[in-house]
Amino acid sequence: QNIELSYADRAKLPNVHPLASKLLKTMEEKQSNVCVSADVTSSEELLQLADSLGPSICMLKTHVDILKDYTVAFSQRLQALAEKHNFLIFEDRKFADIGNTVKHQYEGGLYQISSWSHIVNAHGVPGPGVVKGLSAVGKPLGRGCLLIAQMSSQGSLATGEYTKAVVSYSNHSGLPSDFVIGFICGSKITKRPEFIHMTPGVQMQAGGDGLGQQYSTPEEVLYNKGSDVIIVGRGILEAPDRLKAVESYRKSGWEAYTKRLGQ
Ligand code: S5P
Repeated sequence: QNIELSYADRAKLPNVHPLASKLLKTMEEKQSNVCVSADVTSSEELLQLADSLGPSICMLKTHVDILKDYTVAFSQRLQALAEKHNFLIFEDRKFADIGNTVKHQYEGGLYQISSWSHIVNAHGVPGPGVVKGLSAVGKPLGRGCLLIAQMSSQGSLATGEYTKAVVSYSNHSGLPSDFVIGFICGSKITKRPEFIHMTPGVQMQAGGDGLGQQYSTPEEVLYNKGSDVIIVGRGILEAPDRLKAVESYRKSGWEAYTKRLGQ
């Protein structure tokens, strides 16, 4: 039987990445393990979401390439809101190319993701070079990366041996990585408490969306599956009252976590 460490205990572990530590501390302080997936297409709406839901979340996830009106000013205002409400920004770019290409995609282009996003994610499909390339840009800036070890969608190929191989990219040295801070996954896939497990495909009722997405409940993900952070998009965005919805996810998420701790 493993002893469950609290988020606060894990934040203090000697080998924890500073960004993971900051996230764990924030989760404890705000009593929130909710990352809102701000999948909207207007930057004003995204900023308004960030400002209104900010106090209830530990992280805000973006897909900047679905915005119809991205500007540098938008990214600056988002960073200011992240400071104001104490949440981290996670650009869900899902890098999946050779090291040299992802380096450019992360740093350059229209979005200059590395300049404003605390966290990005990557597929393991190219092999460990994808992490090396991203880390060349992100590590000097103190950024962190989540590796996509499993996916929530029906028929996902990211299972079994693939998942294990992706987990191994994070700890070649035998120590937690100085850039990889955790995983996108459906359940706890490493025993190392320094790593953050983040799970998408979460709604209050299990089900799907007709396009392959599969939903589990906060209780299932955080208590039964042992993940750390729930990623919620439409469960909040399509609710009649988004603030009320984010608070209900925060409360059930926190209850499932404290139940796991045995409190
Ligand atoms: O396996 C995955 C990984 C990710 S990052 N499944 C996912 O759904 N996501 C993302 O999480 C997806 O791109 C979307 O932004 C969010 C889920 O949104 P929802 O509206 O279904 O909650």
